[in-house]
Amino acid sequence: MTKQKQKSTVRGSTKKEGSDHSSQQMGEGGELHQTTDQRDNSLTTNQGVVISDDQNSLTSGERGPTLLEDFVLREKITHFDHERIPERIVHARGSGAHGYFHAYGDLGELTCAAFLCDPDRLTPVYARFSTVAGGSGSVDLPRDVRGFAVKFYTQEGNFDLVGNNMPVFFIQDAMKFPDLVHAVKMEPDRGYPQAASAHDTFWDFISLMPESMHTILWAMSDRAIPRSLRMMEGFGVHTFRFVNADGKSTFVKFHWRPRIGSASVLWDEAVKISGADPDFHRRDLYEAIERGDFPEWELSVQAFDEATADSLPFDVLDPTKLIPEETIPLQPIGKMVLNRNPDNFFAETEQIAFHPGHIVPGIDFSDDPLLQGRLFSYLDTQLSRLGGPNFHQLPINRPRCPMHNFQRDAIMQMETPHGRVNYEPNSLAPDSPRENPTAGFVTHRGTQSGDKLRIRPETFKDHYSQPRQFYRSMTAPEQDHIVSAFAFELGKVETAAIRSRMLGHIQHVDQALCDRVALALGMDGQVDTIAPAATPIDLELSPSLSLLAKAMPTLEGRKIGVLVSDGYDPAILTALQTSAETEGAVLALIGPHVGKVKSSAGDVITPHHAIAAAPSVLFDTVVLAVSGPAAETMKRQAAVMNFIRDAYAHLKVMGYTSGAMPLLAHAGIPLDDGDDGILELASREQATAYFEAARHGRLWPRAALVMA
Ligand code: HDE
Repeated sequence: MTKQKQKSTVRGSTKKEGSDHSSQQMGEGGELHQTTDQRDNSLTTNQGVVISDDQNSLTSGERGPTLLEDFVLREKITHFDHERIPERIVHARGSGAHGYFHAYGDLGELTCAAFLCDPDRLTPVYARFSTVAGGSGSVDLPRDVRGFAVKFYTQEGNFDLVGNNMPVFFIQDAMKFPDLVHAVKMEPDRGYPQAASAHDTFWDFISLMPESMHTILWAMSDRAIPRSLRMMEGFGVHTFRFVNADGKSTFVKFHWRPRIGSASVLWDEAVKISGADPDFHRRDLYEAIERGDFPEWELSVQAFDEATADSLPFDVLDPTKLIPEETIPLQPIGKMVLNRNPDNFFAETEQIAFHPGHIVPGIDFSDDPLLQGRLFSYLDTQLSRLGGPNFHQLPINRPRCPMHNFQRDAIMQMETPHGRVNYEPNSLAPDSPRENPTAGFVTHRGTQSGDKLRIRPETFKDHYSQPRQFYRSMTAPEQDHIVSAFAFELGKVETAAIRSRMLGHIQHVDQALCDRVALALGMDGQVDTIAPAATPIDLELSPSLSLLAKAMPTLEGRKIGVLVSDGYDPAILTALQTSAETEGAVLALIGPHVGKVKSSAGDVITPHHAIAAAPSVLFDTVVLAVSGPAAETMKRQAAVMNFIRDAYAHLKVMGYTSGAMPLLAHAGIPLDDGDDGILELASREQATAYFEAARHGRLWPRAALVMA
C-alpha cells in the first residue's frame, strides 16, 4: 500500500496570488488549491497541525474508499456537525449590535447605580432585537411582539434590560408562559404555521385568557409590524425599583424612544417584504451602522412612589397594565447609540445571554409575578442553550469589570484558576476574594407577610379598561389597521367557536370595534356573551399611545427608491441625491437591471438594484425618473407596474418626471384628483415640495380610495 506523502500531493500549474507567499494551483481533478508557504498564515487543525490539502480527503488509492484515519476530515466534519446550538425557545430570530450608553446627568437622588450617575462615562452595551414566535431562520416581518434587550457592561457588573417593543405582556403569571408559547408556535401535529399567530391554537388559548386582551390589542396594532428596528420604542414592561445610596426605593418603568421617530409598515407591505427580503430588519440595522448612520434611543423612566402606585386604578405589579405618560411623564435619563456591528453573528448575537436577574446595585425587582418567574427562567435556559453554567465566560457575556469568586470547573471551563483555595472563608489565601458589605449588592428591604397561596390578586382582574383606552387613543388609520389585523388573524382560525369567543372579548373592549371585526368576518350576531371579571371603565384617552399622533416629519433613516432607465435626466437625479443627503435619507437607484444605465446627457450610473429584486415595499417613498421611450417598454414589465401600483396603494409619496407619466396612466393612477402625494419633479421648487410631502410619511387620505 502506498503511504500518503508528507509533502503536498497537489499537482498542476502554479500561479502567484496577491502576496509573494501565496499561490493558486490546479489539482489533478481541476480543483482549486490556494496555498501559502507561511506558517502563520497556514490552515491548521484545531490541534495546530498544518493542513497540506483542504480539498481532498484521504483515500486508499486515487478512486478508492475514504480512510477512517483521516483525522483532518473527521475533525472538520465533526465540528461542522455541531455548529448549531439549540435556538432560543422564544426570541430565536434576532439581530444585535454594539454601542454605548451615556447618562445625561447624575441620577443619584433616585439610584446609586454608578452608570446612571456619571455623565462623563460611556457604558458599553450590546443590544439584541428579536421576533418572539418564529425560529431563527424565519422572516423579519411577521405580526409579532419584538424583543428589545440591552446588556449594559457597567463598572459594577452587567445590567440587562430585557424588554419588548410593547409596554405590556400577554399573561400575568409565569405559570402560563409555556402554554402561551406552545399555543403561538407551530401546531405540534402539523409543524406549521411558522412565525405566525394566525392559527387556531393561538386564538383558542387567547380567547380563554381575558388577561391577554390588552397585549392582543397592541399585537394587532401597527406596533407589531415595525418599519425598522431603529424605529421601535422599547419598554421594560414590569415595574422595577431604583434604590438610592440611602436605601430609598422608587418604582420605575423603563422606556426607550428612537431618536428618528417610530414608523410601521402596512400589513400588505409586511407580507410582500417577507418574500422580497426576509432579512429586511436585519439588513436595515446592519447597513445603517455600516454607513455610520448610528441608531439612537433615549432612555427614560416613569418614576413613582408607593403612594402614587396605590392611587392608580390598577395594580403596578400587573404586567398587563401600563401607566399612561399623561399620568406619569417620562423622565429622560440617558441615550444609547449603536455604533458597531458584531464581528461574528454567532459569537455575539447568538451567544449573548440576557437575564432580567442581571442587575447592579441601585436597581431592584418588584413583586410582579411574571418578573419573579422570569428570574428563574433565563439562567435555566442557558444551561441547555449554551451548554452549562460557564456561559458568562463567553466574550460577549463577560462583565467588563473585575470578577472573582470560587465557582469552579463545569463543562466548557475556559479559565485556569490558581492555588489550592476554592472556598471561603479561608485562612490559606488572605488575598482571595472577600465579601464587601459597603459596595456589595443589597436587596431592597421589603416587608413580606401572608399565607402561602396560589391565588391571582383581586387587583389584577380588570382586563378590558386599558385595551379600551388603547384602542380609543389610536388615530382613525391605526384603528382601521387593528380591525384589519383581527379580520386577517381570526379569518385564519378554522374553529368558528373560537372566533365567536374572541368577538365576545372584543365587545368588552369596544362595541364599534367588535361590530367592524364581526362584519369583516361575516359573523354578525355570532358574538359570545362573556362575563367580565370587572366591568370595564372608560379611562381618559392617552394620545401618547398612538404612533401616528406623535409622528414627527422626517426622512431621517428612511429610504427613497428611485426608478431610473436609459435616458433619465441627470440634473434631477443630482438634485434628488443632494436633497436626500441633507435630509439624512438613503437614496437607492433601481434600474431595469443592475448593469449600467445611461442618462440623456450620456453619463453612466450603476443602479443599486434591479427592478425585479427591488419592489417598492422596500422603500418609504419612490420617484419614477424614467425617460418617455423607456416608459413605453416598461409598461409591459409586471415588476415595474407592481412597483408603481403598490407604492400608490401603500399610500406612499411619489415623485415623477414627465417621461414617467405614461406609466402612471397605465397603472390607473389619476394625476388630477387632488392627491397631494403624487408630485411632478420638473423644477427645484417641485423637488422641494416632494421632499416636504415625503417627510410626512404616508398619504392617509388616499386610504379611502384604495383600502376598502
Ligand atoms: Fe422572555 N424569555 N420570558 N420575556 N424574553 C427568553 O431567555 C420568559 C417575557 C424577552 O435577545 C428566554 O435566553 C418567561 C417578558 C426577550 O436573547 C426564556 C417569561 C418580556 C428575550 C424566556 C417571559 C420578555 C426573552 C429564551 C414569563 C418583556 C430575548 C431565551 C414569566 C419584558 C432576549 C433566553 C435575547 C427570552 C422566558 C416573559 C422579553 C425562555 C418564563 C414579559 C427580549 O428564558
